[in-house]
Amino acid sequence: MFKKVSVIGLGYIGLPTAAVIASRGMDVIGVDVNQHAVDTINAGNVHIIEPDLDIVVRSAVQAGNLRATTIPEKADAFMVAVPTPFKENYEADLSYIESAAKAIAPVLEKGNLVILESTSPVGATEELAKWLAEARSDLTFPQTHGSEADINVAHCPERVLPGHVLRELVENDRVIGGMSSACSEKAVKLYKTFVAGECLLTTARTAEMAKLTENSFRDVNIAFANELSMICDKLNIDVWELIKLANRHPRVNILNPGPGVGGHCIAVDPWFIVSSAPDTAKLIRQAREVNDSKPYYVLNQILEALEQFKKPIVACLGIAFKADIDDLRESPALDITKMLAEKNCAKVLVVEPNITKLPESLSKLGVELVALEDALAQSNTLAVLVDHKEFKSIAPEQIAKKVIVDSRGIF
Ligand code: SAJ
Repeated sequence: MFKKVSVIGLGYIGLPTAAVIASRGMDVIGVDVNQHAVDTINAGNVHIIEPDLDIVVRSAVQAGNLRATTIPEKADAFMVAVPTPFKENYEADLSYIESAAKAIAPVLEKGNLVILESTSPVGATEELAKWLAEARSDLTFPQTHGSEADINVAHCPERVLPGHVLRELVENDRVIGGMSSACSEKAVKLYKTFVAGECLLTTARTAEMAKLTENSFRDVNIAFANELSMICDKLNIDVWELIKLANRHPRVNILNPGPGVGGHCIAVDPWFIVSSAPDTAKLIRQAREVNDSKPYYVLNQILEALEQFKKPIVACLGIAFKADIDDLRESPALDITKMLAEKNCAKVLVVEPNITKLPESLSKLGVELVALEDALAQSNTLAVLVDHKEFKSIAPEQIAKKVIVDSRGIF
């Protein structure tokens, strides 16, 4: 039924999805506005970092099942995986979805399936269908023709964890929200070609809200942990021991405090709920504010620690947005390091085992990327900002004489 699948947007979600579907033997056309990404993929390489993605992409391209282009072509199914950032007022910016809709509309044919994978505010799938209908008055769409429509439209939010994308793409259950029952059924047929997890059917709006709910749940839980960490500092209690003890209750499961919440999902998606229901989503907004304030709290802890030295030298352990990845985007650890360097009150060293070069925003401030041993030899203060595995194996005697601000609780 699906001989040819087109994936619109070849980023962190679209490219792995395209490659996995191609690896199942289907003909996949990846579409991206970025010519460099298109050329890179067609050469069998990848422009983003994700374990094993390079191998899957190369073999799919070499087998002739995956091809990238900047211009959409006809296909049986279209999967839209473009960014949905927020605007200054925290409202979702649907302009990438709108551009994708306008780009594929001219090549749509009766019987096609269009899936929105991008994490989106409630109502975005209906908007997508509206943009398609506006461009193609010769075709019918589910908002007016339900299951009888020429074109089927569904939302199936991505749920993969960066660093584990290839496994989770296949193993995770999928929430599939069709704009009609025919849309849902058709979408399930597509996902069943590569998903081993269960496909759970619902409406498009519920599927949109489900994805936002998953990430907000995590954000609220982390905010609770972050708030506890600040309360415990005041009360002179070890928050890590506290959470470990509380989590021994059979119905308590508190996540870990940290330097703030980074990445491109958990720190963004809750705002889509808040902007849909600003007067009601009080807890969700408060959680965002708690997590967004945590980097400043950690920065102040470091500045206070540095005051006791005539020649303060601080080693920031980790600048990635979470453990054991090299992704620095939306990283609270990177923000803290940058704010610290801007204060110009100490020599700032960075240990980040997953990168070979510092971003310019740090190097231009005189921050140095050093090996862990050098950092331990040179610094008098350690700021633990990411719980990378390399830091967890530091021996107690190596840090016995240091002043430590441990935002991740690894020591
Ligand atoms: N963090 C903490 N404490 C914790 C857990 C995480 O401070 O106990 C921080 C991390 O250090 C990081 C941030 O939260 O800065 C987010 O990390 P994460 O590992 O919780 O999540 P992401 O952003 O990498 O991926 C999430 C996942 N969502 C859920 O687990 C509900 C993933 O499944 C989604 O597909 C992804 O968002 C997405 O694309 O939406």
